[in-house]
Amino acid sequence: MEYKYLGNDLTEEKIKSLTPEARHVLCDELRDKIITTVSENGGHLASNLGVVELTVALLSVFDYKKDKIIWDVGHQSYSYKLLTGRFDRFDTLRQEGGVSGFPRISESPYDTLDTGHSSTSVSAAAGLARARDLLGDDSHVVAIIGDGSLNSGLAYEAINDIGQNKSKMLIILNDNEMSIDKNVGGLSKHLANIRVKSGYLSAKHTTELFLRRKLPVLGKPLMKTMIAVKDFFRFIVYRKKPTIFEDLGLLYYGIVDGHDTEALIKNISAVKDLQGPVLLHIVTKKGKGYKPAEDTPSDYHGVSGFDIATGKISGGGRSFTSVFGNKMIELASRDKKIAVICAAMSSGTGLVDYSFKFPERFFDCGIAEEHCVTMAAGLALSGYKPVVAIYSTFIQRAYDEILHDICYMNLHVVFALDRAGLVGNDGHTHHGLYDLNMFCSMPNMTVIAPRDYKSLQRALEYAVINVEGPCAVRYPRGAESVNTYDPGSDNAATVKEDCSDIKDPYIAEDKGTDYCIISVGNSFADGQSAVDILSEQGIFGKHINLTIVKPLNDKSIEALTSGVHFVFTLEEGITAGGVGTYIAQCISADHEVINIGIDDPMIRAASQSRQKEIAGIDGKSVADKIKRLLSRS
Ligand SMILES: Cc1ncc(C[n+]2csc(CCOP(=O)(O)OP(=O)(O)O)c2C)c(N)n1
Repeated sequence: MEYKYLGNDLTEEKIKSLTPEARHVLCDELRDKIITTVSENGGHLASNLGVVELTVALLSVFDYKKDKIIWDVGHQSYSYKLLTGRFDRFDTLRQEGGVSGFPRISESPYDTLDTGHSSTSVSAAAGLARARDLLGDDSHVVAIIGDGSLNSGLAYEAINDIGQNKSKMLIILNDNEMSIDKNVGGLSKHLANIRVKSGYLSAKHTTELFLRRKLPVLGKPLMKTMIAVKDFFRFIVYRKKPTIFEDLGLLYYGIVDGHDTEALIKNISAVKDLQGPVLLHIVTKKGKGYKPAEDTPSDYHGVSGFDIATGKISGGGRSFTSVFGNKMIELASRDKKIAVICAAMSSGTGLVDYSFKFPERFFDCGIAEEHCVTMAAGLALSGYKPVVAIYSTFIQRAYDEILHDICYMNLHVVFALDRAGLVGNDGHTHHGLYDLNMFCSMPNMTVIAPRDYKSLQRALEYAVINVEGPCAVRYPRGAESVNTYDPGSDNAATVKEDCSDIKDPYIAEDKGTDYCIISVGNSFADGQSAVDILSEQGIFGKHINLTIVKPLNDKSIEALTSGVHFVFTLEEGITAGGVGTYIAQCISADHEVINIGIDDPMIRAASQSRQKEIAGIDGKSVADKIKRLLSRS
């Protein structure tokens, strides 16, 4: 498609001077660019298609070089990127060295905040607005938050705080009734109620705004009376209280059709200079303008790539995620005490089938990781066996709840941590690099790191059936690269009644004493590839793999490393404070222990295998490190 407006030369001034017809064409062009790029590079399609008109409206009203615009999560910032100087590089979206799929302050001066984890926008906006007031400048601060992200405690904490403050800031609530899947919870019902009454609220809105803007002094008392009368009528007509936002001290306006650029411009312009925090409620359709994404927005929330004509999404197939989901169905059929909890990620964690099979023992709590964890404590205290399925990166939110509400009481709660390790094109905010440090340092916690599908299944059985306290099972994004239980493979692991197949270290290689690699969980494949490279060069050592990493089987480790001077630990997690550091503490001083892991967490978008190379934890890098060290000794 030839673009008439979208391009490198579409400056801020030009955007502001577009006619309504031109803005309409620009929206079509943005959609085309987003669809074609995401079909090739993968990315967050449905959310981006939903905010095209909103982005054009925001940039028509605000001065993006001066005002602060914050996209919550940031997965919907593609139009913003295309209109703020990144059109020429947009083909590199989510590729190595390319445009990030999320706002990045290092990428553009117009990205206000690095985001990726949800519900941070209102807090950050509050800080920016307060700083602006202290500095005495007149810029605007705008946070755009989705109805899904509004479920998180962090967003409530922020709204509760700003309601008592008169700092000028605009929150745009982008309500599409969806999180990744259908939105959940009482607040989403509250929003639905407001939507039903939208005509009434729009009428009030126009009069009220007129009074606020045109008669700032006289209008105030008049408006107070009007609001009281309005609330009375609302009570009579709907038997409903004002919106939760008004109760919390915000000025609430809405509802605006989020695909009507002109209505958005009109309404944003009307509220932008009001004193105090304003919430403008807009309604959008996820996937707008691309039929397959409109029909099944969850499927197109984050896609790996797709065929534009047919909508067929590439990828799929068996993965650690699907193995986890299927195993939970099997375990829950056998044990009625198992209950599974997720935080707005039933599809992402492979639990859709489980949720249909056991709806009464499935709890999607929305984007509320901390609540999920403490809720699990309640279930565990009542004799249930909760399994909390949350991506490694997002469980970081719940550090204190795991420690204080689960570990100190030694409650039997299982944490299923998907996407542990490097995650690929989403980039550094989404890596799961801290779970090993976090969970290994907690009292009573058992930590298991499976290396392949079978060991994941065994780990889940062990965690649910054998462990009595808290237990974390961490597994990577994507598909297994080895199957150590394959009877055809060398040193095939076999299922043992006493669970020794996952309790004891797995001995993958025992050909010499030049070195020993102790790999953690899914780093097995890279450890083994290092062994193969070194063997070809006449350097022979041992390779053992740990599945249970806490408690450490230190006696076995000591026995297995006996006679070997150089011990290299290898893990896909942050090196400092990782499993390697515990191994170094537990084995005798006769050994020299070198910890190999990820030293710098800021590994940008690239394929997972490329990210391993960048981090120096792939087979070749490990072999090179070992060779270098041996040649020096
Ligand atoms: C703390 C945290 N948990 C989970 C996620 C995964 N996640 C990314 S977007 C999203 C849904 C957000 O819904 P909403 O805010 O309504 O935005 P929409 O995609 O519907 O536009 C979720 C759950 C995240 N980014 N951060």
